[in-house]
Amino acid sequence: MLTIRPPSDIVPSEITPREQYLTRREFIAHAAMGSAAALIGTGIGTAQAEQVSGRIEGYRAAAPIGEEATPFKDASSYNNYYEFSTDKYSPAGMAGRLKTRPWQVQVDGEVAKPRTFGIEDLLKLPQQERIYRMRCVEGWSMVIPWIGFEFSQLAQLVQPTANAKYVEFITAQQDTMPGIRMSILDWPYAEGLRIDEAMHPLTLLTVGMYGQLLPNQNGAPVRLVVPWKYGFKSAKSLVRIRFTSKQPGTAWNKAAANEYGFYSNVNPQVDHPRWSQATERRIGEFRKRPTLMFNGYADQVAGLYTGMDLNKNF
Ligand SMILES: Nc1nc2c(c(=O)[nH]1)N[C@H]1C(S)=C(S)[C@@H](COP(=O)(O)O)O[C@H]1N2
Ligand SMILES: [Mo]
Repeated sequence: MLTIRPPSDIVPSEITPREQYLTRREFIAHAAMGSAAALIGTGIGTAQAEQVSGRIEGYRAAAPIGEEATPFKDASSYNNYYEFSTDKYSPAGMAGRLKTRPWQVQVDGEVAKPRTFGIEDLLKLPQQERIYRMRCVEGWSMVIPWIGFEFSQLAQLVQPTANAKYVEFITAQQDTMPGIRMSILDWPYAEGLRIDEAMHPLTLLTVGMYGQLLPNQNGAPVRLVVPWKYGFKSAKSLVRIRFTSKQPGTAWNKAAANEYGFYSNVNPQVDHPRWSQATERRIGEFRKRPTLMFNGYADQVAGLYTGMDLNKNF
């Protein structure tokens, strides 16, 4: 978001001959091993060894949505993860330094039963796959098959009180993240939702994608996914979830309040001050496509904003 670069340097996924005779799952496994092997050559192989990877078993598979999923290779190599780097190709190589085990998520604030969950507790919850569009505020998009559970399932376990009007989501800060030593954002990365947005059935906490545990660069071991909002609302690598009575501050809003509002719903009619939001480039496609109201989820979520001026509450 700081450096505005057209994503024209993205190569459409390469189809290797191997892909033709390996099953999709095997191909993904090979692709993952390939990148780990490549990194060992660059001298950061030991750090890469920290990536916890593997297939997720027993999740409920999603029904197709009529749109092609972005190749795993692209979704796991073109990332925004500013704790590591503002460059999109760097997090994939660096995020192996993120230590994801042991991992705890503190859930507290306006709840009757505050609780700290170990990542193994969250992995034990019934997991489902959801294929969602993801639209970055910068004007590019992907289609990602996530694996996770509805945020409301976690909320049920801690019992929000009547004072819980908002939810704050806070990302880890580890000293192996070079970005946090730079004043790009007011670290830790924090995001927020209104309670009804958080409890909406489309709002997920995800632990995987493409049938696998999340790669670190995509926000392992657990990250928020809110598909009708710009991608930056979907905070990665969460360590704390706080139910609050007041609207929490959010990292991008603090950095540039005139550019990134609290709501940040995908809206082709409300432009970013520095660029149009009417169209987007789907990674892997050549021509731009129109951006859809609420990223195509208007039927499900427009009711959350009845009577609100979406130009003011951008
Ligand atoms: N902690 C944290 N979460 C983050 C970001 C970040 O820099 N740090 N970038 C956001 C942005 S701008 C986008 S578009 C998505 C990108 O998710 P992906 O890399 O899994 O595609 O993550 C969001 N979550
Ligand atoms: Mo983004």
